Amino acid sequence: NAKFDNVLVERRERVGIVTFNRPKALNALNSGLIQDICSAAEAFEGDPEVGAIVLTGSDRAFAAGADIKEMASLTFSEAYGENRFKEFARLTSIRKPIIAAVNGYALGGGCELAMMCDIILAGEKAMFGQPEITLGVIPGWGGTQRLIRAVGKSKAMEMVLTGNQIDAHQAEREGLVARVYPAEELVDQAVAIAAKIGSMSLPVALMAKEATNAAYEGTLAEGCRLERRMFHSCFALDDQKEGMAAFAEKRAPKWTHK
Ligand code: CO8
Repeated sequence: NAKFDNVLVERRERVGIVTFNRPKALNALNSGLIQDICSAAEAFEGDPEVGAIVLTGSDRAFAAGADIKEMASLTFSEAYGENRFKEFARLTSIRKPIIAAVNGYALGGGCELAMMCDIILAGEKAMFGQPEITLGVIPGWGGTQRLIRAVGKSKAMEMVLTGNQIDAHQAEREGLVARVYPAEELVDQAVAIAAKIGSMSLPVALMAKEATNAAYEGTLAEGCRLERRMFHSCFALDDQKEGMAAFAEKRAPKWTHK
């Protein structure tokens, strides 16, 4: 797509696919790439024909982290003052489900970017890590917060404090990754899962994501309350009437996404 310098975008039926395209730099996340990822995801967010989004990189790297060369000479006042990486707030406010399909390295900001997505799927050779400590910094895009929620304190601490990487199978065992596929099948499998999600009622999928994320972001009591209110509000949708009628009539539902 001519609109973006750093990503390729494609739509397959109800799935929007964003492929990071700085392969020579192992998709290191510089300002241009971050901007394009967020803008491409926002374009799919605004497209009523799209029900779910897949983010993916190259065979060698999902993303090898924030661009170290771009960051190396920052002063404290620039790093703090410019808030130059605030774009990712745009990605985390996307309401449609997002799948990260990770082949190769997901390191530092790359691992954090994968964890901003709703489901992480991995190719067999994927590697995950938070190596920031080896560069004299700590994770800055949510790594210390999201990793601990995914794998628990001890394993998260081990990764954050040593910078050691884990492979796809270990990441799956630890709950960071939902499923592992042969590398060459990964993107098609991710698109198939996204297509299944995209075949659901869109407003209901948005509510399911929002309610599930509440568990991640707040307390149990707040999350359950939000979930209950959203459950009640499903009954205002035509798709709820259709889904339950279809069940009773033993047929497939026909969603109108209303
Ligand atoms: N930034 C910039 N360039 C990179 C990066 C990176 N993160 N990773 C790789 N590259 C470049 C290399 O410099 C090299 O470029 P060139 O060909 O011009 O020398 C090219 O990509 C290929 O890399 P390698 O030759 O190193 O490939 P190898 O296969 O030998 O090694 C590795 C692959 C192991 C992935 C290695 O490249 C590596 O260790 N990369 C750095 C990984 C890393 O430390 N990532 C964490 C970065 S810090 C971070 O992400 C913080 C996020 C929070 C920011 C918050 C801001 C507010």
